Amino acid sequence: MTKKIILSGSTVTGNLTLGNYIGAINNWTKLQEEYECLYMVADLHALTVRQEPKELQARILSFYAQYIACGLDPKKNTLFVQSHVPAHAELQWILTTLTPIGYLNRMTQFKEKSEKTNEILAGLYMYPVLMAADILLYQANLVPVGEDQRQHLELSRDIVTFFHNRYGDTFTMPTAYIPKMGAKIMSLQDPTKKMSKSDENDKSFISIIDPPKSIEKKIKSSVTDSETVVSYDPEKKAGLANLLTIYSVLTGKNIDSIVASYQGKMYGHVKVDLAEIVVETFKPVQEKYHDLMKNQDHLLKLMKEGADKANAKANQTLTNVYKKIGLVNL
Ligand code: ATP
Ligand code: LTN
Repeated sequence: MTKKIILSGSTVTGNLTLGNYIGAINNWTKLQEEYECLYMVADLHALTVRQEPKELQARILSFYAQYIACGLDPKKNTLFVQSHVPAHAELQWILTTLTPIGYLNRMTQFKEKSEKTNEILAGLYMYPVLMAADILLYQANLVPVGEDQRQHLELSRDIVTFFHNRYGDTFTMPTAYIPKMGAKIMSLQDPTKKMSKSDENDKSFISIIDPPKSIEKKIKSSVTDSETVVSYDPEKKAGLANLLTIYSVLTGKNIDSIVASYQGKMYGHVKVDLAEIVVETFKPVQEKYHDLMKNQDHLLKLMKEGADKANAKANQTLTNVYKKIGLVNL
């Protein structure tokens, strides 16, 4: 039986966070045995906000190493960088000609991000269409993402329908694959907002390559309410609930048993233990990351192999799309 196809990616901004790890990468590593997986470093998406060219270049390499350090095996998966596959930008253009702007106007992530800046770029607006191209090029069945991406996935599905209505069946209809627990890890400084790697307050997120001391500091200074009894109440005690969720996902223990083990203790005890759990989780990841970063030629070689595999697949779809819409393939 042919394996189902999985595609996902993360935008190259900042460094991967604990939120990305729990909501995305950690799940990706579990899927690599069962499915045909393609994981992408989304560098073209990063251009939707202003980037310093030298920093962006260094970050693309670092992200690629972070993927492998988190357990994604370049032999089992196709690990590639988005800009190494020109078909992404090419298919995106075709798809923009089928996407009503009313659909883009509804995207909540665009609204949120554009409220924070007075330079609203067309690329940020088109971002979900590029994401649809990423997915459709590989005929992906499943797209593992965090809750924040659900709406973008719905748009990809709408775009498939628009295309099929006009030109006939061409793409696989993708489905979002969203983990039940930990689909949304919240900011350590404002538990009403999701943890985001591009947050300007670096105390609000833990990056997977943060030194242990910094991880401890960030968790200890995370914002919680002024009560003391440890209980799980996402509405009234959002900060603590977020810490308990992280605790539960990283240890595999259920939240009730964690809460029970802290009866008679204070929030501070939860924080100290959680800091140790996070540090231990990232210890092997950090060791592997620093090793990989020592040999950049090797990383570039892996990137090239990933790009070759991805290009072969993507070009097949693009050629078919060109034929379907009436362009001339040479
Ligand atoms: P940015 O701050 O640049 O928007 P981000 O931290 O939101 O970045 P993305 O690159 O947008 O991260 O997302 C990569 C993957 O991680 C996506 O699947 C996304 O759903 C998931 N993800 C991002 N933030 C969280 C979070 N706080 N909790 C759970 N999953 C998350
Ligand atoms: N927009 C996504 C990153 C991303 C992605 C994709 C995820 C870009 N292309 C394709 C899944 C499939 C985000 O998480 N911000």
